Amino acid sequence: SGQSDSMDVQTGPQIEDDRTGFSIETLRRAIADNLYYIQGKFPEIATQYDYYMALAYTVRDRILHRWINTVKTYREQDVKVVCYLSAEYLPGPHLGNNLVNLGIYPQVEQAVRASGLDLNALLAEEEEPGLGNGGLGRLAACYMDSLATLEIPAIGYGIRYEYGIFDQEIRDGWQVEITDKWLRLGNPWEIPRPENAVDVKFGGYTESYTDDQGHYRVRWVPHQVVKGVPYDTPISGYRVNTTNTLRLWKAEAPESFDFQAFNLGDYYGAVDTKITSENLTKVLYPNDEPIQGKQLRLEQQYFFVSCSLQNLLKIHLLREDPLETFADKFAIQLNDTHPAIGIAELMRLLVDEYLINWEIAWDITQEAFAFTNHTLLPEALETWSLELFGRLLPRHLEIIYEINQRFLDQVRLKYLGNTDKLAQLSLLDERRGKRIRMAHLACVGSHAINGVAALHTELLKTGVLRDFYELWPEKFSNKTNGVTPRRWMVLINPRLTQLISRNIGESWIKQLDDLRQLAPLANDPSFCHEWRQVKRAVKQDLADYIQTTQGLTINPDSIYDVQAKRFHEYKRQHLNVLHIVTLYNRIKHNPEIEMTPRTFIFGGKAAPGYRMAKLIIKLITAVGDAVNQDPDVCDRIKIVFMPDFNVTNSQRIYPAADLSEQISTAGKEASGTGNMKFSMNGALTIGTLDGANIEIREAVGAENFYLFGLTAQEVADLKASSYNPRAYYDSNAALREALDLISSGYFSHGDGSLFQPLVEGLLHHDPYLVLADYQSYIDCQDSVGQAFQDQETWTRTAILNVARIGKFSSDRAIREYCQDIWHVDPVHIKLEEYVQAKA
Ligand code: TH1
Repeated sequence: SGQSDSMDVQTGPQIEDDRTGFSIETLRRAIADNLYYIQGKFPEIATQYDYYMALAYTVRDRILHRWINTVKTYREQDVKVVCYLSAEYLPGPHLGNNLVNLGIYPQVEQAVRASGLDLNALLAEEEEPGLGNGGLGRLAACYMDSLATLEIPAIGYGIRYEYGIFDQEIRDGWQVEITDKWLRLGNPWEIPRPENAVDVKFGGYTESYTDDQGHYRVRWVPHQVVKGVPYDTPISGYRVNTTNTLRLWKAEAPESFDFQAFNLGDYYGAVDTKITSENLTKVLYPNDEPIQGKQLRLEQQYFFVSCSLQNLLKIHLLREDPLETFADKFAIQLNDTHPAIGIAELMRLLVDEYLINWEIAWDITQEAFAFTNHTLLPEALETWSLELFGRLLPRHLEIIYEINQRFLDQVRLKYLGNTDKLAQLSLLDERRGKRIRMAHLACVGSHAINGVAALHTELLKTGVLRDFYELWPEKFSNKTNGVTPRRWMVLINPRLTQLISRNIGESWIKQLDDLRQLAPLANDPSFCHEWRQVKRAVKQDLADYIQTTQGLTINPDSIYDVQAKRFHEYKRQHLNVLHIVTLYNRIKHNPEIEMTPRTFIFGGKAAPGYRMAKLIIKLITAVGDAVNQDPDVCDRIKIVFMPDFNVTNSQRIYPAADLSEQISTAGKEASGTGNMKFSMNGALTIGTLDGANIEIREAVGAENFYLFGLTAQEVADLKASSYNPRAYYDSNAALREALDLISSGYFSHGDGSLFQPLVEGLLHHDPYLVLADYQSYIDCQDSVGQAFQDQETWTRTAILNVARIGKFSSDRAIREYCQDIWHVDPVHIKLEEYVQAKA
């Protein structure tokens, strides 16, 4: 470059390496270089996307340097590694997060500006990897961020779905699903490692044989083999060198199989094998909680788990460690039961392939594995029919029988003659046509079992897992979920971040409890004023976005009342709608009525096959169409449905919310994590005593939380005493009027049948007690409306919420996992100079 580096004038002839340097000029030059040499473009024809790619590679180079040093250090120091097994990951866009974690956001902003571009525009070019459905996948991503930030050696293992969660469009008020071709334009964040591919067997049969030493052995003769190719993505920690690996597996046809078919002259057959193999990792199942027992789903689970465990054993043996020490070197966490087949697979690998005896193999397995349960919904508990399971994994079925027999022998000794206990604990459900209970396999094969919030863990101990708790109380613990403040505060809410850091410094970003120092400032009028200005500006941003994307005008001084999460009846978006219709009726009865203006904002996807959830989306948009156009009400009520709620879009929503809707039926939401993200950004919560809401309320203070509804115990009691929703309808005029208006066809162009399934369902079944909680919810919302009138007090409450939210950092959660379950310690990564300055 012609212009000399201004920094060189002061520091002498020192040139930063183009792949590692952080100076603005170096970054600018690196972007230009990558545009030329990676994208193969010159500025005159380069698109915004080309520049995004050039920048992404520029950032990746700086990460690679840290990544390689991390891997090297882990190898040399023989450290214990956390292996997180998860069928889902929702990391969100990588670029912005990596800029925050590397600490180069301002420099890159300027380097991009020096190139005549706008960083926000480039950030918007990134297609996010939607490799998960919702909370469970996002939790895995937050935990990967915290592991790296806390300098804990970790590998995340999962599936590289070619199609992630579908993109949602709204047409005529209905959800329409569009396939998510996220890899279409390439992915600069992953590195394929074809040299580390492994083979995974499926189907066939088993046979016994006697080995040279006269030992009885079993051999699995598969019907098919699929190759797993790892794709690695670096996960950087915040302001540390530690850069861990997210290793996702893609299914391919093994070369040997193609050749075999070729030799027989079956060219088309060979190509066909390739297509069937690649189908395995084609698409993510888009159901958030109930998973159907589909063969392809079991194939996906076994595929990624087998790849991952083979990979771990390879790493272990490369380190020349004896197999007996496997559990000293790896802690394997099962993210729900989706990877629970890993317990049988590790046993198979150790016993059949590495010829370890059963008892030793079982000790290693139990010591290595730990299990997190994420749901109490009965329809979400995974079971597989013996028929399907045995056809796909014949050897694993035998191993599960063996595990079960030995386990039940133990149970028999403890509960002499109690056959009920045996049936309740068995890995096999003998009713309903014999099924394998994956949660039971996970419990028996793990040394630790945890729920994801205090209430959830208690309900596990007294409910679905009570017999296991009675047997092994010491295995159980609670690990309340957390979220990373790097993405969910620093990245998405720079205004709030600056305000906070200007007042209490930056330590809170790594020690979220330090937000406590904000508490005294809640009484400082000028701080409160600035807080209000920040909130107002962020709300204006969202209003502008909604204006440009949907042509809808919303009032930034209204309450932004937000419910954004997957659509499910237990989450009760329809309870929210009943509140809106109730307000609407009030205005219609009394057009002059005083009412705090509200903007109701919804976001979320429904599983494509979940008809009621889709109908609730239609109800929201239908009520929105009526309300938003009605001159009598639209100054007080507006309804916005934000399509395609994903990580990217959620990042605009959380910072702008005033009120966070966490209104699930008590006892149904295991934890929730959106509740934490809203709170961290200064929203107040209206919620039930469910999941982590309970702990959020305890942390922020009952007086700073809008509580309503039945408790989990009251829900259980009411259901046991034959709940009659109709009685609530009969005795509550406002509720009756709201439901009648919906069923009259008022919101559906006179079509009274459209919402009948919903209304009838509520009147006659109402499994999630919407009608029972209606009045309590309305009363609570009325007090919210009142409270918002007093902006001073509202702001003070919001500040106290943020000041007391520290517990809900994923750093706290990961520290607990490290201490109580994984027994792993931090490993500091020093950077070794790679390239010397070239003078
Ligand atoms: C969610 C839970 O519903 C939510 O309450 C919790 O905060 C989150 O996990 C993280 O712990 C779950 N997602 C899934 C997805 C599938 C199956 C079960 C659950 S539970 C596919």
